[in-house]
Amino acid sequence: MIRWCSYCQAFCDEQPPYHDLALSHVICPACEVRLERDEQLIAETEAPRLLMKQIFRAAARGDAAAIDPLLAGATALGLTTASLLLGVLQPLLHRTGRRWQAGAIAVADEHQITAWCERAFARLPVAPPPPRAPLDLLLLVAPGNTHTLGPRFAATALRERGLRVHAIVPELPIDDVVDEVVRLRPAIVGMSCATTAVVPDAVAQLTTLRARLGAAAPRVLLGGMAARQATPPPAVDGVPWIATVGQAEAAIRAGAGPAPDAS
Ligand code: B12
Repeated sequence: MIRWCSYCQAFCDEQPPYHDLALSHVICPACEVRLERDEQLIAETEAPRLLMKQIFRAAARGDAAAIDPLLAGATALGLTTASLLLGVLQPLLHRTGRRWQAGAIAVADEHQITAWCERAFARLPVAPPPPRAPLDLLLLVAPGNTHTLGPRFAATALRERGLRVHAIVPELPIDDVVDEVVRLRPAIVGMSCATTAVVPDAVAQLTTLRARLGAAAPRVLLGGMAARQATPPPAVDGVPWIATVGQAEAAIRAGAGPAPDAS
């Protein structure tokens, strides 16, 4: 469930159930204060709602020419990058998956919408360069997982929040995982798993990483669609699951995660 402030029209956070990405309209704490002073805020809610509809329709048509004007419209309305990625494109992709699963759209339609989101992501006005080492979080994709938008969206949203986060996609062989971790010195490595089928290989990579780096190994966690099921998966070999960008931010700021295996 995505909590979206209907006053400042910004993505707030996500709350369970994480497999249901319907928008729940709330008032964020900042707007609650502003509302007491400025009733005009209520009139500002309609334009972003319309923009969201236009984005959904343009993606369904595969209308690439609409991307720049729609992004310009989002900027003009003051939507943050996190709001666009987590509050608009993420629910669009999720809804697309549900519709494909239900047989309401063809695989080709899903591919078209995904390609549209890829293009829109590449055209975002705010694209800060990858941060320099040491990182707060390095996001990698599990071996066999071809879903790459999630970790990139997460890295971009977390960078917008001032954290040093980088996503490397697609998957890396284990020797390169170790090399990149040595080079980028992340405090945490997160492995993105879209399905439970890829979890054993993700855990195997993390286990090898810890074994090779010993006491110098970063903390590790698992995330992605697999973490967002109705029944959350249990920690695997002591590696915890994180369902949302907000939880990843909290884990980074708290230095959370299991201690590296020094053996
Ligand atoms: C686009 C898509 C694809 C594209 C991916 C293209 C790409 N470049 O990414 C393609 C066509 C390749 C694809 C393939 C398949 N897909 Co697919 N796909 C999707 C779809 C529609 C959207 C995925 C997406 O981008 N979501 C939006 C992003 C932003 O969300 P996200 O990944 O969850 O990431 C967020 C969080 O989870 C978090 N996050 C992500 N990673 C991490 C990591 C860490 C450490 C942390 C902290 C957080 C974090 O941050 C992100 C922002 O909030 C989903 C539907 C859905 N519900 O999402 C199905 C979906 C994931 N796919 C599914 C399936 C079944 C498949 C295929 C098996 C289909 C097939 N029969 O071939 C293959 C699997 C290929 C493989 N081996 O991986 C199923 C998975 C079901 C399941 N749980 O097992 C889904 C759920 C569709 C469905 N409803 O059935 N897919």
